[in-house]
Amino acid sequence: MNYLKPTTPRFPEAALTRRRLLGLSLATASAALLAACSAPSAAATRRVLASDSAVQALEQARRSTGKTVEKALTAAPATVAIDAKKIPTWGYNGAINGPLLRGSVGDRLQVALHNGLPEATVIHWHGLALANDQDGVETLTQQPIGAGADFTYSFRLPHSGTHWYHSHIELQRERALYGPLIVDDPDEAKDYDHEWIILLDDWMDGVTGTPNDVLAELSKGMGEMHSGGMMGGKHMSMGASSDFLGGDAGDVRYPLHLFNGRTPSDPETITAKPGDRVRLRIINAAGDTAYRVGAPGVRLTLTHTDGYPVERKDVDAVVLGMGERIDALLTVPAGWTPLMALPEGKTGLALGRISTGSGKEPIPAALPSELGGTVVDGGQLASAAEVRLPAKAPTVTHTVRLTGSMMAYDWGINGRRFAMHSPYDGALEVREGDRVQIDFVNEGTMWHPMHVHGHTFQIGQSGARKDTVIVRPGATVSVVLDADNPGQWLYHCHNAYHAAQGMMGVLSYIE
Ligand SMILES: [Cu+2]
Repeated sequence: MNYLKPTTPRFPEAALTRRRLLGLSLATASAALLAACSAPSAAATRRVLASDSAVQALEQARRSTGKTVEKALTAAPATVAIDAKKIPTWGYNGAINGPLLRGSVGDRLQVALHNGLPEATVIHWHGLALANDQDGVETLTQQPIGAGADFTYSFRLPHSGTHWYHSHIELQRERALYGPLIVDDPDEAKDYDHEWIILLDDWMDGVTGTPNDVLAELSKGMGEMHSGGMMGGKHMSMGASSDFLGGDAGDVRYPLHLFNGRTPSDPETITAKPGDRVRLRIINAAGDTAYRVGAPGVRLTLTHTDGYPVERKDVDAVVLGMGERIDALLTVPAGWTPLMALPEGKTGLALGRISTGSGKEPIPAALPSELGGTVVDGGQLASAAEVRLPAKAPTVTHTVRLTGSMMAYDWGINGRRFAMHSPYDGALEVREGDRVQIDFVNEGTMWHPMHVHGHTFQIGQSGARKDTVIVRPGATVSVVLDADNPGQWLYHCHNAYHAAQGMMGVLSYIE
């Protein structure tokens, strides 16, 4: 089942418009949806749907400032400039990075989206524990927005942090359909002089092909490549390896690595005074690349991951898997400071610079090829006391085995490849009020950045609060969350191609 092309509604539930769904009685609406579900046990299970009154009731109870932040977005084919070269892609408002969306906790974010793409789209607000019907997962939480159609997202910003938004049609995200989403906490003490929002991305669209070309090649699997006597095709990355990630680092070869849409030959530069403190808000928007970020000789103080504060830690570099965010403080030395993002286990560089207006401008070729010393990822940090979940025994535990291989390119969960026409097959069922433990067990030879929608879990007893966590080969990462946001929530690997192949499932609230 190809989940990537929901252009035409093929399923009974997709034929219901959202208005009709909302207009139906709850029993009728859920019966209609359940009738479309092939799982035999589903008929006996009452699922809390995005259209349920419980979802609306919770939204009404969320903090409100009464203020609305409005933005119009058009998703459409666009020609963007990278290194002065014109690159055909799909973007928001014609740009390689979508516009910054920013508000405070309790503000309403209202985004009027026009779909100028030749196929359906949706927007997911990555990191937010928002109302389920605004989560932007096609079919599961809303109708896909057809080509030429309009849809307005409207929801309260539930908590602060560095987040982002992107199309949830996975390969659309691999074009330019993403942007930064920052939620400010008005009560937060501001201990920095500058802020730098940084989007990192691995880029090939319009340069060496399209993301669909990549998927077509990868889908054949490595077995076929070998039997045909080939050692990887045009797009497949062979031998990408990282000790930090526990082995195989990625599947895809990229011609470009972008730092706010720019390459090292035309890097973004911010200016500051020596001794100034810069708050970095780093977002890994890549499809298949973890980035190791650091400034040679300058320590970073990590303050947040995935929008939530951590016990502060000084490091030489930090690694972000796809979908993860890191906030860090950097004290600016005199001269030029290169902020490097090295694609983990791959070759290449994404680069930005800080200048104090003195010294000699560094050339990218003279930069070190490695960032060593103390290096961690967000999943290795401890949560700050104020956001740590109170100790409580789990009321339900689910095991999520990450299955599949590069050889067959058959990524899945518990041996099952997700299909949107039967989303509840193998769903992780929870009830509101549960303390849920999820054990991510990686049985393969490749790492996976696992993302849960609508919740910020905690790693173990006192680890970081996160929504996306690196799970290394052979490792088990246990996370806990409080089931306090009813609805149907996708969870999945944030490797775009793994997700496209079916490494997804549903965290399903039932009654
Ligand atoms: Cu994966």
